[in-house]
Amino acid sequence: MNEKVIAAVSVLVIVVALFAYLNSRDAEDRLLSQREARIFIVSAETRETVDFETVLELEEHQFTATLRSSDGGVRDHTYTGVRLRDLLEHHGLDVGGAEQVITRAADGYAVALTRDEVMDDDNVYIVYMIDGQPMASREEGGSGPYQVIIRKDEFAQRWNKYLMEIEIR
Ligand SMILES: Nc1nc2c(c(=O)[nH]1)N[C@H]1C(S)=C(S)[C@@H](COP(=O)(O)O)O[C@H]1N2
Ligand SMILES: [Mo]
Repeated sequence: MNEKVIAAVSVLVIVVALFAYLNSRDAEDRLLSQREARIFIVSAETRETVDFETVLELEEHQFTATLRSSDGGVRDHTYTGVRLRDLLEHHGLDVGGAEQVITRAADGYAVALTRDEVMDDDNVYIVYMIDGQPMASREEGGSGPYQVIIRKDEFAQRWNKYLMEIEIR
């Protein structure tokens, strides 16, 4: 009996410690993404940390898109960024075999993209400038430092602000 109680308590302690650990790691990732402009790429095989210098090594694109804001406003903006696809390929990650790519934000928002959307030449971008200005973080009142923009999705619901993590699966 006593041993059973000890075993049960031990399991609980381990579970609580594990959750605390996972939680603190998540909080750390949120801070790194928001304050240091890091992006984490995760797949079954790897976990890579991307910094802004690496993003700047990729081919830069500029385009205009219409933002339909949740406040009802409709505004055109010029965005500057890189293709999500180029970032994954730069890290030697093959989207060809993936079922989907999930983008996650520092506020927990997640958006699932199909392989075809990601592989499209001119659709899914990670942008870091809006109208020629760096994108501010959430606490600075912006949508950055990175935002995912899906050009062929005219509604902005899937334009993931505060991008933190890209999961290939
Ligand atoms: N990270 C994150 N991205 C997000 C959202 C969000 O809550 N969190 N909201 C979505 C929705 S519903 C809209 S309409 C657009 C624009 O939202 P905004 O006008 O509040 O910036 O962002 C989308 N991307
Ligand atoms: Mo929205």
